[in-house]
Amino acid sequence: MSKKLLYNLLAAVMLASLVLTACGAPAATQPAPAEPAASAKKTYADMTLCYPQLGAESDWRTANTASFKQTAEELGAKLIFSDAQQKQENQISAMRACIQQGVDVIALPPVVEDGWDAVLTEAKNAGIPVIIVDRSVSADKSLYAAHIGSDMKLEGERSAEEFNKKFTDGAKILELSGTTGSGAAVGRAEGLRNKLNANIEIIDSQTGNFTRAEALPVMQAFLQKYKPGEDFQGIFIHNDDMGIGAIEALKAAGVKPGDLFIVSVDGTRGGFQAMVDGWFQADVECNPLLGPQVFEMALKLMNGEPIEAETLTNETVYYPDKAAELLPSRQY
Ligand code: GYE
Repeated sequence: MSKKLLYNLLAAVMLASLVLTACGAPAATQPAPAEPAASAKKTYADMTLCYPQLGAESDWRTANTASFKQTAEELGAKLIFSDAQQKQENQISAMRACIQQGVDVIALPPVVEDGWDAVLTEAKNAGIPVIIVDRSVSADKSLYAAHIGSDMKLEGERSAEEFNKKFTDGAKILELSGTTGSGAAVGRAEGLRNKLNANIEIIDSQTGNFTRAEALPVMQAFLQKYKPGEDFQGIFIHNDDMGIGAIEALKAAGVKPGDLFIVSVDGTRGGFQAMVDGWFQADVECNPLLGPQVFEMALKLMNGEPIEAETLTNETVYYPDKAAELLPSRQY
């Protein structure tokens, strides 16, 4: 054997042993695999999701609650549900109870935007990811995992476009707004003002807290102050339930469907009925059926998989011409 051949042989043996070491059984010093083994992956059966619902103020909310309960049942996940009756302090204590219990994920539909920093920090320190659902929070993005919900500002802008199309020569309108300080009311009010033509004036804006019961006296008070048709020609209403409360007041005051140009938000069956009856001239969709998306994201979070920080719901605007046809197939 020549010297050269011997060297080549030796080199080949060394290389082979190196390769074998690299591919062989994991040495004690080798890092653990980054991905959990397929069998270690969490499933819905392992999940406890906490949903401190903000209230039961509207048909939108009822549909949203049903969506979470139904999704949990279908997937076989455990849901810890509570109803805060539109009170932030109730939502905070429900969250604290969930943190104490060590739930896997918290999905929070915040009644208002501000005041979440402390409890979000507590969840973060406990290692429980929070998905903000529906309305937004003003807290720093580092305090929660993601937001899934509607683009409330876009809903306000779409509403403004309806008034712009109708009142090309200008008009005066009233605004019946949602819960003060809520992401839904703040976004819709801002969107309206962003896009409303300069010749359309918002002469007054009052909150009806997203409920029929509270909208009724607000509309009555408006009617004491302003004469329909003369002092104002339209109303922007932040949700269908308040619209239905307002219609009661309008009817009692002798206003007829179509006398005023009314734009509402949500697209509930009640809103569709109000379009069929001629009261609403447009209903800007806001979709409450968020359960499936939220549970899917929660599972990803439990498995350390990547998620989208912001998911906005795809929505449209409905008009009276299709209302009767679509009403029977509405899910909420
Ligand atoms: O429009 C209203 C409900 O936050 C998008 O809350 C939600 C709003 C919805 O009470 O009906």
